[in-house]
Amino acid sequence: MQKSGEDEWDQLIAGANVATMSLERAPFGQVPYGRVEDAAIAVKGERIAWLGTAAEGRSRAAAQRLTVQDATGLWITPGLIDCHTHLVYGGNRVAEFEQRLCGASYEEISRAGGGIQSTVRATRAATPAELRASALARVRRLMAEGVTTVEIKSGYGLELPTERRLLEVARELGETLPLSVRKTFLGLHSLPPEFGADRQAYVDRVCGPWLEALAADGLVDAVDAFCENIAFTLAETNQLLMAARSLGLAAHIHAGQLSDMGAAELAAQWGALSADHLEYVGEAAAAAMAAAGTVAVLLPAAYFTLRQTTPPPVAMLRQNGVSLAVATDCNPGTSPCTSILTAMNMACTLFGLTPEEALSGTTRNAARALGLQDELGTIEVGKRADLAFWRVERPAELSYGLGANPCVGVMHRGRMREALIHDGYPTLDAGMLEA
Ligand code: DI6
Ligand code: FE
Repeated sequence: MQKSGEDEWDQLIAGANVATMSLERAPFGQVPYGRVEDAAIAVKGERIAWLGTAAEGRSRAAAQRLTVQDATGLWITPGLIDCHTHLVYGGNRVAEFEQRLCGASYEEISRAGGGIQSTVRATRAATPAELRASALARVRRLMAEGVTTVEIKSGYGLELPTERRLLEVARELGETLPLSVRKTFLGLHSLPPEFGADRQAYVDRVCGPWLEALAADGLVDAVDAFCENIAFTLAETNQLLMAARSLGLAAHIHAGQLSDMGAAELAAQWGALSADHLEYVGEAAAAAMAAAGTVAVLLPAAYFTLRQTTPPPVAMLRQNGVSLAVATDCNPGTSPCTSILTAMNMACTLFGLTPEEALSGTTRNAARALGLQDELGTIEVGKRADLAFWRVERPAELSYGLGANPCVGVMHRGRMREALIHDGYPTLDAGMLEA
């Protein structure tokens, strides 16, 4: 091995078409998907060291006596980012799924003590091992579809020890799997029954000692609140955002899922990373979000599951220059979805995103929604080598299939998670998370 020099690489992947998703202008102007055909990507350590044509890459690799990994016939995208999930929880809500199909509404079930509260009961009763095992099964399905970064919210404990346990399981997934995890404290998800008589006492605990304790333990990258008439008010959400600011924590807000409470404006006001759902959002809020750089995270699998009929005003959001991300919202109640590709498909078919917008929604804009845009989300020199390899003819195919998984390989931090398989499905190593 030669000493480190500008041109020394650890790996070169050549021959694939690359959807960089970068907004950088190519010499001939911006191209769809930031695509580079018959390309090569060089990796050094955990970063992208070089990007160019396959021919030039191969000749530079030969000069370094580096074996080239041939990816001819594949497309490479940035590793996908699921920027909104609640995937650590106990039990499931299949009974409510059935009730809803027999006529009950989500709100009715929620007010009758079902909904989030039923998952809270199951989550409090679950052992850490149970929580870990069920979350692992879900996260593996996301990973099999090219996901290299996932955001995981707490919010099914609603008491300090259980909220801590959820965030610890989330952290552990990131430490033991080839996956990056961002942890969000969603203490204001639902009012727990023991505080039924005194909401303010609950909000004060979440925004005060609980948040401080969890943050001190390194378990909180950001906070979140479900700002909705069946959950928390604008004033309560504001209290949380103020507390987050004083601790230097980022914020997301569940905004405008069932009604417009003004939460998207509030998100923009506080410079939140994202406002999520946004079926109900007005133009002033959209303009404020664009100005603040607050990303709109669209969650079409929740919209689909709740059989909602008013989609987010995508054209208006676009016109106002709001960045659009797409995520699964994986949760037991409103989005039992562990498929980021299905969420992308639904973002197109139900919300009218273009396939390119759906892909930027799970790459470049999802990275922004997590504040990770300097590290992740596009294939550019200096960014982390998180890549997904696909057997597709063109990138739009990622949003096109329903139930297909064309992912044939994943690189996380410069390391191939699966062998580059040219035919057949990748198999995740069964022993990947033996705790
Ligand atoms: N919005 C949602 O869609 C989920 N949480 C939230 O704030 C629903 C969570 C659940 O029903 O368990
Ligand atoms: Fe959610």
